[in-house]
Amino acid sequence: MAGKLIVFEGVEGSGKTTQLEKSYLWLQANGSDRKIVKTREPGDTELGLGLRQLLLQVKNTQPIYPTAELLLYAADRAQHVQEVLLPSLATDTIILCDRYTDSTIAYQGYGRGLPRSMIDGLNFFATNGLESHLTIWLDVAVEVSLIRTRLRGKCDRIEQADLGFHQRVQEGYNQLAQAFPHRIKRVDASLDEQAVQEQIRAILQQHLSQ
Ligand code: Z5A
Repeated sequence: MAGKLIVFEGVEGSGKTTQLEKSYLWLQANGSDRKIVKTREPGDTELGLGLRQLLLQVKNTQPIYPTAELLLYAADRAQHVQEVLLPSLATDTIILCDRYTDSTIAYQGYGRGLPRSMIDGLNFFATNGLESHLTIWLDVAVEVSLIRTRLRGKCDRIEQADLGFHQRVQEGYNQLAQAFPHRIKRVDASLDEQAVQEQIRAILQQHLSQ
């Protein structure tokens, strides 16, 4: 498998989408003759788009139970891996992906409290063992990231969860970064957009030149 799977992770409002877009433009302009694609979870496939609507809409009259939520994210991922990630990796493509398996550990594991063994098993099943080659963790305090998302306007179902939930998610990322230092690289996402982008470029440059 010749391509690269590069994932952007962090709490909502950490700047993933902004930084993924800037990284995409920078990589395109700076030398790589490899194809570069942008993708995201949930919702990059036709099936995934329907699942994304089910997962994030706020109009449900009944709560979605954590186990059902976990299975829906896993279904989105299974389709995404087969339909998008594996075919792209087979053609030497650099994939920039907004969220992947670490999101499930952080949100459904640390956030919702589902057992880690269940999540690891399901992540493995959904991905067929495909891990990211590099994960860029945008680390910013939850109090800052939630102000950013609320300034942006309407909140989705998960953004509406209480502060404690978001803090557990953040702690999940912190633990993951400590556990997998070779795969997960932290950037200080509390800085302005350009300063965050500079850190990311340095990480990308180092990783892609290896
Ligand atoms: N989820 C899950 O629970 N389990 C899973 O397995 C997976 C996902 C895969 C997907 O939502 C939801 O699904 C997500 C986790 C859950 N939870 N929520 N909510 P999404 O795809 O709609 O959104 P998101 O991934 O959470 O991202 P986001 O809210 O769009 O935030 P972001 O992409 O990290 O940030 P942004 O859009 O780039 O920036 C947010 C705002 O901040 C925007 O107005 C920017 O202009 C501003 N911004 C960005 N950077 C800066 C800096 N550096 N300074 C100041 N302001 C900034």
